[in-house]
Amino acid sequence: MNTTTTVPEGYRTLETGSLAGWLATLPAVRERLGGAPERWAVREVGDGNLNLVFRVDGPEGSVCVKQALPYLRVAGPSWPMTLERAYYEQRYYAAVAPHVGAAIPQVFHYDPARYAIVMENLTPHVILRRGLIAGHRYEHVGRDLGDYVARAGFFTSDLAEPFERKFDRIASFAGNTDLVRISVDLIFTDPYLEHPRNRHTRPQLDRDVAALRGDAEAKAAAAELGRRFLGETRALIHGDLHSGSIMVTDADTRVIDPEFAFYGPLGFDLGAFLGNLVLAWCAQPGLAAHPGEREAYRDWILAQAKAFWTAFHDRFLGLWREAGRGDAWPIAMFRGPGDESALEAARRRTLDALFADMLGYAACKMIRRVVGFAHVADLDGIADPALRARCERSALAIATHWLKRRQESRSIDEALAAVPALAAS
Ligand code: SR1
Ligand code: MG
Repeated sequence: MNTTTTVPEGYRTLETGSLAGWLATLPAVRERLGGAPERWAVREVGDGNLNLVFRVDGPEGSVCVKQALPYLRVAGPSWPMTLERAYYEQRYYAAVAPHVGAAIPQVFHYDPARYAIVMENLTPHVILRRGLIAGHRYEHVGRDLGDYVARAGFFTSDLAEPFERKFDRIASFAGNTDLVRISVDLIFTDPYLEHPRNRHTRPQLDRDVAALRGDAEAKAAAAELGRRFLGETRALIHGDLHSGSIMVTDADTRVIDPEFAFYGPLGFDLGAFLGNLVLAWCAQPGLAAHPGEREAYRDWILAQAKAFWTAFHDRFLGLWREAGRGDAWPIAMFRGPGDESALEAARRRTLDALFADMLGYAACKMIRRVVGFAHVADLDGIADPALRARCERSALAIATHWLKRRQESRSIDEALAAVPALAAS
């Protein structure tokens, strides 16, 4: 874990009183906000684990300003953290923008001295996690996210482009090590051993957590997925695609917060979203106003999980068939009799492997949110510890099964149909 970080001379944390003065020097931003800077309303609205986030409203429009702090917001100065994460975030946005269109916010300006990104203020969007806690249905979110992960993953992979371009991008994200370190420690290591950063609902989950930490098969599965997290440079991944990194309205879905981006396994992004949907499913009995109130909503959550995988599968397969012009599986080799079926079989095998990866990484993401450092509001918001522990136990049961048996599910229907029984086990 990083214990020091160099803060360049000239870096200052942004403040509500002075932010407008800087933004007024940026012509495109000034025009978007309209009117005189003195009339702009500036509010700090960040509630994530890492950064400062400001919303600025002018007479004609609004912007969002995100600034990296030299430490983790959730921990304070005792946990220093590189400012460069802002650089990688805006680079990710630039890399995927040609492929995902308006599914990310528009970036107006990046300031390398302030480590600050000025971007579109997404309104009236809400953070998906909050919507799931409130029991709101966003009918397109699963489909939109599946489409997003397929496009971002396919077009930054060597299925779509020459390996030289991919290697250039691997190099340009390879310095994002402090953020990858957070994931290595908090997702793939700490939850499986005693660590002072960990916490869980005590004493209710003590035995469950001890069982997990004594389960050699589960630990080996997590370690193998962690090894591949570091070693599989398949595509540019978002790296933190949980439901707090997605903003929604009933009709629109946007992906935000890609500061953990690097070249890694595509299954990690798939698993992040699936795992957080299933965590939301597990939390519903604890969020319901009366028993049974959220049962239909739980079904809707699982339907979104199916829509997510189905959209990813169909889009990724379609893109590979139509735009597979990269150095991986060179299309020129497959123009003879019987070649198309061999290529199609390879595509199917690739998607089957991605499906198993998705289940495995979903499991890792669920486990870390129950027994590790950073939890999720879906579960932490359940005030009654006994009820919370029951919800968390169901998450651990589903996740442990997926971790160890991720190769065994033959379809998304089969995997999701087993969820209620696993939760009750
Ligand atoms: C120490 S930062 C904790 C978590 O917040 C981010 O959203 C990532 O998920 C990270 O693991
Ligand atoms: Mg984030």
